[in-house]
Amino acid sequence: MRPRTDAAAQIALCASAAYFWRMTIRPILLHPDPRLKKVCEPVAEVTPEIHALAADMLDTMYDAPGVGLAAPQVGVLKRLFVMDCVKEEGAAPRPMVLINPEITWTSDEAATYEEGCLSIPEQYADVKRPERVRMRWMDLDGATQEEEFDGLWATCAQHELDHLNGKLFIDHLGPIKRQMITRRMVKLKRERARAG
Ligand code: K2U
Ligand code: ZN
Repeated sequence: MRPRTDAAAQIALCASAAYFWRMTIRPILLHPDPRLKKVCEPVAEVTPEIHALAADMLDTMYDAPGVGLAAPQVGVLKRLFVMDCVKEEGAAPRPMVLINPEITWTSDEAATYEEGCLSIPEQYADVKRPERVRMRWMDLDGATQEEEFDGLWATCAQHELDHLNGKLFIDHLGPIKRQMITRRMVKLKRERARAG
């Protein structure tokens, strides 16, 4: 094989770098979808595929835009989610990847937040959850992390963990409101399917 010229080597290097740095937005499943009701499987090993999935989930979350996204929402029934609840203008983002997350403590105090969901677009309802939670998870380096969350971080982390257990925020509502939102989503999906 002829040795590559410097220019050709540079082009190949840029192409491979672009491959690793490309943005990949994955489609987000919409409720009702049976995959959103499944209990997800633990991640056995942090492989390059899990790294790529986490990167795609962060790209997809920021593009939505959202402050969290769980793997089942992009059709991968594994126990990992991403979140970045930094809302202050000009503050540095804090993208987090939580693999096999568990709640280790919840506060007695509760907080109510008007929740939405990227899998249930334009539908919002008040959900009451523990105000603060401690979570333990594995990070992308395979290291165990533990942290206490409050505010939007606590709400989001609990919302995403629900997704890993096949639970949506509407499952915290009464049956009438849940059915009303589900009927709206069935209509929306039918209209989107017609529009193609
Ligand atoms: O899981 C998802 O669908 C992502 C949600 C996470 C979330 C829901 C309710 C409360 C906090 C987080 C999306 O980020 S929904 C869009 C959103 C954006 C800002 C604040 C709240 C919700
Ligand atoms: Zn959601």
